[in-house]
Amino acid sequence: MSPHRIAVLAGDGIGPEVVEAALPVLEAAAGLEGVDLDWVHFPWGCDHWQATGRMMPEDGLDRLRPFDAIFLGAVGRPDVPDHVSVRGLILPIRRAFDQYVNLRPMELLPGLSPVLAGRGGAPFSPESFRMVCVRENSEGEYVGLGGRFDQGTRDERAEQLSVFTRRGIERVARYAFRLADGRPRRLLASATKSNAWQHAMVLWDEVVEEVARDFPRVSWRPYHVDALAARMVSHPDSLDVILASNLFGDILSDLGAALTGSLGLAPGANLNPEGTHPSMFEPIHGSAPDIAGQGIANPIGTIWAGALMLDHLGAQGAAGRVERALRAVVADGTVLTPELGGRAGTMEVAEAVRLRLADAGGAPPPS
Ligand code: GGG
Repeated sequence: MSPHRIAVLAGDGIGPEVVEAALPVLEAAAGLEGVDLDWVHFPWGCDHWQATGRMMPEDGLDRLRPFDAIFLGAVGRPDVPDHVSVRGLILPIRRAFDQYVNLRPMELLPGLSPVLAGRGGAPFSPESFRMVCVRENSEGEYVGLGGRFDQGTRDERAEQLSVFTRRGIERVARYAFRLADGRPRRLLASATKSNAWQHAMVLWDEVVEEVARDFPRVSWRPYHVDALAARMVSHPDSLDVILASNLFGDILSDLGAALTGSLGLAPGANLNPEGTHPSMFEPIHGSAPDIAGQGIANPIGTIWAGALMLDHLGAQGAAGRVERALRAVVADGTVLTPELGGRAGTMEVAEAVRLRLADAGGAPPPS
């Protein structure tokens, strides 16, 4: 079988560190299952921006197009404006390749002490904290329309427009309901703010309600996003699939990851569900300049993102091995990075996962 061709964008900060650690794990898992991966590295990011004024070359999207998937580390550097890095690389890729679903699992992995354990009686356990965020990833608050006016004057103002379309909401809602329908609890929460945002979020609510009619087995309800954030802390056991707009999903999934112990644990998949364009896989964390270069970044989110990629590429055996192996390492608790109370470095954690792969065969874990 011909190899899966994967474009690697390691990016900035801890991005190259976690990607360097993750690739041998994915390569080894694929090898155990007879799957060939062909990695092609692109040195795009803030260095490229400094040298050329662009985060990626003008023909960057055309160069990525033929790949089967894109594997991303992180982008951003303190001396480069934040909007340059995200708007110059991540958002154009999501948009050009119609990656309209951003899937972000939020699970408390067995072995970890949850951040809020024992406070307020919330049921924090791996059984009760098991959610997945389905974030709209192609429009909404991140369309980038607007401008700065009368800059530098007392009348200065900024306008940031959001655009929500019936088609955009419907397709991501349908994805989320289908996902919920296939999960044991068949629960879906839709994040809204229609009490304050009377145009976009009222359309959001209406379309979600229409889509819900096609999924009578899924029990669902809308929550105002602020109440939903509170519920993730106070009653995580009442939540399963969370459907959210681009901005709301970005925030809620960071909250979910933080509650499970570390942003470094959480994976993300930017999916073009129809498979007409490459999908992109990344940890949800950013470039973490405060710890970059120290070799202590947690590689688990990146390795897990790689498992999502293998699954998407049809290599379920390899994906299952990676996921089981990383769960085993976390459960064992002796090889963890410092933010989880451990003393291990990035490469040590990844190596511990790699060493578990051989014993991690079998059916893929339930999604
Ligand atoms: N892991 C990719 C990364 O650098 N993420 C940082 C970030 O701010 N992403 C914005 C987004 O996911 O919309």
